[in-house]
Amino acid sequence: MKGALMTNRIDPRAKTFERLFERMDRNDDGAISRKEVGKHLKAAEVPGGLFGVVHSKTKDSFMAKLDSDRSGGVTWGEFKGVAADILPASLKNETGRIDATLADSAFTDFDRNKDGGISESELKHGTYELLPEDTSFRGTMAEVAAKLGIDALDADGDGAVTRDEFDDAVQDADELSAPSED
Ligand SMILES: [Ca+2]
Ligand SMILES: [Ca+2]
Ligand SMILES: [Ca+2]
Repeated sequence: MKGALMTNRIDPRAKTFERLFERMDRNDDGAISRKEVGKHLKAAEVPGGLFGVVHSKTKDSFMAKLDSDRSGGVTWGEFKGVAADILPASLKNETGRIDATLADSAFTDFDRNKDGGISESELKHGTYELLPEDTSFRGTMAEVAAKLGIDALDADGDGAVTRDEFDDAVQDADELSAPSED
């Protein structure tokens, strides 16, 4: 990971969301542009939808939500905020914080066939169930979330999120969402 800003706090083993940031920042300039979000969506095989509307909406909401200073690029400092949102809402406690004690039940709920891994279709199904009933394009939203979720969490790329991979992501998100000490 480049950038002097983080050299003193990130341990040598790249973590789930640090790795994701590195992959998304394709030109390695320390920020994710709207165009790089688009390339990531393609790489994660998120379907574009009619006239690419799914991609353009996802890019819009990514930038609107994360590019806090409207610089046109999402820096690591801004990106850290996405960590908790990539993980299922069932991992958050009443205060909205990622709670590692909820990992067991969240994982078990997603792993419907109980084979010890969350597949893309299981992630999609589980995400759909967690979305409010009146969510517009609920099925599409769940599909996009599942594609991006597998891409982010399946560290060894075997197509399923194992409990270890899941726990790594939960721990990383928990650390990233902790009140900042800098
Ligand atoms: Ca970039
Ligand atoms: Ca499974
Ligand atoms: Ca895996």
